[in-house]
Amino acid sequence: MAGMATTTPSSAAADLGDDDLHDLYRALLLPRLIEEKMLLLLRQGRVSKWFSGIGQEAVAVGVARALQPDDWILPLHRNLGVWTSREFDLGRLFRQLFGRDGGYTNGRDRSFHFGSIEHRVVGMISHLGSMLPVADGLALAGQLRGEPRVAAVFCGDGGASEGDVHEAMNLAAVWRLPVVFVVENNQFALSTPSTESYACRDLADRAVGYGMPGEVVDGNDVLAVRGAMLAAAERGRLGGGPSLLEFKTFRMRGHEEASGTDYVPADLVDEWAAKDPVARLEAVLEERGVYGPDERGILRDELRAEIDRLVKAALAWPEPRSTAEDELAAVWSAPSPLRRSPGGGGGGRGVRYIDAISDGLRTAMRADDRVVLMGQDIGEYGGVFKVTDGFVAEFGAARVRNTPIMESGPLGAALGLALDGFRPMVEMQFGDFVSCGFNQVVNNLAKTTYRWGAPVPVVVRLPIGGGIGAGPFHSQNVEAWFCHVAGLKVVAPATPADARGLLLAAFDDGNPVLFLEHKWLYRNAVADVPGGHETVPIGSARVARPGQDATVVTWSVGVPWAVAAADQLAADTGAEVEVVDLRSLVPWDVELVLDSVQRTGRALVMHEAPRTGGFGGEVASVIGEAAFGLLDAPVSRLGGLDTPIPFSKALEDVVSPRNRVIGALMELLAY
Ligand SMILES: Cc1ncc(C[n+]2csc(CCOP(=O)(O)OP(=O)(O)O)c2C)c(N)n1
Repeated sequence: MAGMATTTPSSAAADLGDDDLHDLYRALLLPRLIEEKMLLLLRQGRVSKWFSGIGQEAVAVGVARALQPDDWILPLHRNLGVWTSREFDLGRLFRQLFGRDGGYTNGRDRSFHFGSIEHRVVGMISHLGSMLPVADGLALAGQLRGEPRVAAVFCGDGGASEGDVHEAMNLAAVWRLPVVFVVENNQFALSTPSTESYACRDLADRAVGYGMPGEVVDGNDVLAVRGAMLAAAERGRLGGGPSLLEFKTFRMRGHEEASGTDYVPADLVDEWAAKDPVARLEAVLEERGVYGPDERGILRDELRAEIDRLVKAALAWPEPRSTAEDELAAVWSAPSPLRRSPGGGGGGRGVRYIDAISDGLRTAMRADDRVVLMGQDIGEYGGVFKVTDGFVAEFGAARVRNTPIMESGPLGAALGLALDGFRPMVEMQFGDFVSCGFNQVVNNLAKTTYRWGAPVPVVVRLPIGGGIGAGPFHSQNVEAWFCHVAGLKVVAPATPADARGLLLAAFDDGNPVLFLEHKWLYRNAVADVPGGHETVPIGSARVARPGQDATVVTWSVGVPWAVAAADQLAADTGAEVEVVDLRSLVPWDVELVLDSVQRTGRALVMHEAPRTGGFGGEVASVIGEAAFGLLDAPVSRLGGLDTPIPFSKALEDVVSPRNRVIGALMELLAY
């Protein structure tokens, strides 16, 4: 094969004693025998789905065996050999694979979709490519602590086309992270041959474009895999940055067992059957004159008996049982407050909203060195809004990290950092650009805790909203994209004090928190701000203006709009409208809202985002359900028109609900 490393089995085995070789053989054989059992169970209808790695075991086993126990591994769906090599409890692993209680996810996710911090393994989510940025974060954690630790992350020839793969490789190269990108090229992605997946000769050729070494390796030779991996890991440990290893192998069975292999040329299967990795290692054993057929036969029998015993026991385990309360509780991790510095500093009189955010961030950074910031231009430049101005001078470039222009990369890296004990914050340059990192937020950050219990203390700051003449791609309110996703907390402060207090609360929360900071408020909201570690509890609303004739429920920039409208109305008509500032959208303060509505009997829910599908619909619906009998008028809603935000301020005035609040309130009061 072109460019393939030329290591022969015997020379690659030179550093291994007879016992090491025997261990390696056992490690290679175990996943093969487990898979043979799985295929049997599949035929018996006792397993619903199986992605076979038969014939590819040398990649998973060779990679895992070359690494140190505290190196991270992020395997894929065919990499059973990683789990067996890291010595997961096989009984529990089978319970996981059979979807039983007592597995690693207790039925909350399937197959290898889980991780174990203890084993230094972070399993996949279904979305291919998504774990590569996570590996960057795990590698960065070691780098920040000065520990020589590597992260090895798997990717297929098909998945290698995903955008996350590019972002992760580029980020790792720019930051010289000790990541080994393991491309397991089995030549098919479902039915798509690799010739239709990429146009370069070898995927390893891409490495040069990222500025990292790349190598093509015989993926059916476990000794060659191990040798290449040892070298790449050593390079990473010594500060040489990432590597891309492309292991050429072949998928001997269907994509998954139900889908067949009609599209795979038979001669290719025969060609690769002759290169079977288990048989090849047996040839090396023969060459050495150790562990002959009889001993190998005994080993096989022993392993098969153990597998049969554990499978039988796992199948006898019950299905998972739970309650609504337990499932809801499993979505969230316990609070995990940052360390406190004495006094905490900060606060002041007449503070701008934007400075309050800076102040909160600085307080968190000073108190706890696990807080690490990532974002575009946030370093020396201080961020486009200057929130991190002066931070590099105080905290250093390692903790205030400029990223290349990417969103998914640092959002995924934040998950990796969080899994390894850091408290990352990612700044979106504009909230709108989170669309380029959507998958990392809604699938990786949001679902990890529920799936396998790991806490994900990540804060994402998103400058949102209009009113600054910034047009369709720099003005959006993105809350509705995320409030629908279980596992994300969403806050949207309206005042400087709440901005600082909610930001500190977000860091303490121990869960992913999206912090929506409004750009119009940055320099227009000015007020006194408490200092120290004063937090505003996530999930608590406040009455921004008291009144008894109607309630406006709103948040963010809607609060000053509603207060101004209420003041005007009071002056014009004498009606007193109460303004409730939600502050937090997930979770939101149903109790305070209902208390207000029960007193006033009328409710208007208002937000800057377009009305259709807006979060106001949720709030209005809950009010309607809970307080119908107490209302003097139907709950009404006011939002932006269902258009993108236009560039022209004159047009934005047409679209924005800002100038329609008084009219909506008068209608509500007149009902
Ligand atoms: C983002 C995304 N798109 C599509 C899929 C559906 N899918 C699952 S596996 C697969 C083929 C993957 O091929 P490859 O990356 O080469 O790995 P292999 O299955 O061959 O080991 C596809 C298309 C997915 N899981 N994720």
